[in-house]
Amino acid sequence: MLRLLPILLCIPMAAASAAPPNVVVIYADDLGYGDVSCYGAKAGLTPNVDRLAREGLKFTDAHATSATCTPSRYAILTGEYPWRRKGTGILPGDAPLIIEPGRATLASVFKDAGYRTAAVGKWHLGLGDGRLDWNGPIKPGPLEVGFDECFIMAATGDRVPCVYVKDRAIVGLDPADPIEVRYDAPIAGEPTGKANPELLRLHPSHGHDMAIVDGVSRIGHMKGGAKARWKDEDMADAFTREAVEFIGRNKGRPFFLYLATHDVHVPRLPHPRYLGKSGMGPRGDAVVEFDWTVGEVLKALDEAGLTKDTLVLLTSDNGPVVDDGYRDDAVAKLGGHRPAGPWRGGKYSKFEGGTRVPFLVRWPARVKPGESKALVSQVDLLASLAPLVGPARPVATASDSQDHLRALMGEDAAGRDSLVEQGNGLALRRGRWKFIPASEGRKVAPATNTELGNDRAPQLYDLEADPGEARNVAAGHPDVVDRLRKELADAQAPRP
Ligand code: NG6
Ligand code: CA
Repeated sequence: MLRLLPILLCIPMAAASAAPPNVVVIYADDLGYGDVSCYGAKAGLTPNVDRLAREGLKFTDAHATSATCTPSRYAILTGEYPWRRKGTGILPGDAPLIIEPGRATLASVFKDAGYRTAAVGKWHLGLGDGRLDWNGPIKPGPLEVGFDECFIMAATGDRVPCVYVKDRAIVGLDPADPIEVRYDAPIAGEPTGKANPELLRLHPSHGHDMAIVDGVSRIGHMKGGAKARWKDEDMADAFTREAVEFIGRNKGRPFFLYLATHDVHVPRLPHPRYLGKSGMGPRGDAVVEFDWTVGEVLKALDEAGLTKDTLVLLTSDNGPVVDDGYRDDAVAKLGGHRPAGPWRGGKYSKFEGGTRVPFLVRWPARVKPGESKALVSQVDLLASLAPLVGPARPVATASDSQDHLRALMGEDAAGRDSLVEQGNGLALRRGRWKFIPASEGRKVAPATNTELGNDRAPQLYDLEADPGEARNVAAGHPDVVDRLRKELADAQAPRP
């Protein structure tokens, strides 16, 4: 007995007592670190996100793997850095599925443990195998990579097809009005934003001049499916309803819900009940709408009596952007709001604003409310959450996913030793240092006005002394630059 004691003492008490939780991942789109009140936006903008922060653990150095959507989503689901694979950049809406059917994912880990799993909202990881007929069964898709059910849009709000897909079929499609989708050429007879600007209610500022759906021109071309087309203003309601119903249907069994909102991506057309609520135009109103979705999910958990035993994780797929291609007043109405908070850059950028995002973990049964400076990444969720539902079995294909469950639970203050960040190129974090290799390319993206992080000279920032990456100290620390350059090269080397 005495000999057993030290072993027993090693088991953290809370961990030993908390049963495997339900898991809800709320994945915002383009929501910046500074877009929510609990991370520095004006008070009262996001009461429901703030509730999560108050009742959970707020991370201040948590990251999407990438500064755009598809690669970050690939990583959060597969546990592999996206830049290891070709074809993981921003996908068109008719791209084939980029996760191999049957591959282990964050969802399949829970499904294999007997959880009911669902994907609701934005997918943007491709559908079909390259010969997809949108009027027939849509597969492979989420159901082939670990989800029992799904209610999704294929890509983004600004890309065709502008319809919802439930499991393997377009919702509300009339067979007499089949849908055609193409990205290589216009469809004869269909108006476009470029040719017919008089038909638009929201005009592009760059790109977005192809198919017109509901008075908004998009990327790509589509024809038909008139009754199945979404209404942008109703999209948050649709995804929220599906998420809340999923929770209600499954309250008697363990579940995993991946809720990927369209907010606050373009086109920003929140429901009219949010118009003017933020005082920052449609972008801020979309933040308010996102917060409403969060509130509805929290309410559904409260009403089902599941709050204590559900792990809710809220984060974003990449940093913020203000003008992302529509004339929606976002720049003019920004005022003093800083979407990226204290970080430099934003969406598309190698600076911290590209990947450092809000990240909240609430699980009352185990996680004590507070704040954590641990370096954590979404790529680690697979290896970190898998031990909650079974003996840790390393997933070979999740090769970049490290088990940082203790950091996520607030039991380890450090997290990762290092992290590769992907903007328009790669950068490396280690300890206090941030290294960006020398790169050609524009310093500022002309359309979005984002500082991309490119410079012909290598950049080194001391994030402890200079969190805003304002002073390049590479010249003073050639040894550190060499070490980090080598480490970044090693990280990219092909592995057995
Ligand atoms: C860009 C789009 C931008 C947005 C982005 C993807 C243009 C000019 N810009 O190409 O509006 O859709 O792709 O965003 O078309 S993401 O969050 O899904 O990565
Ligand atoms: Ca995004």
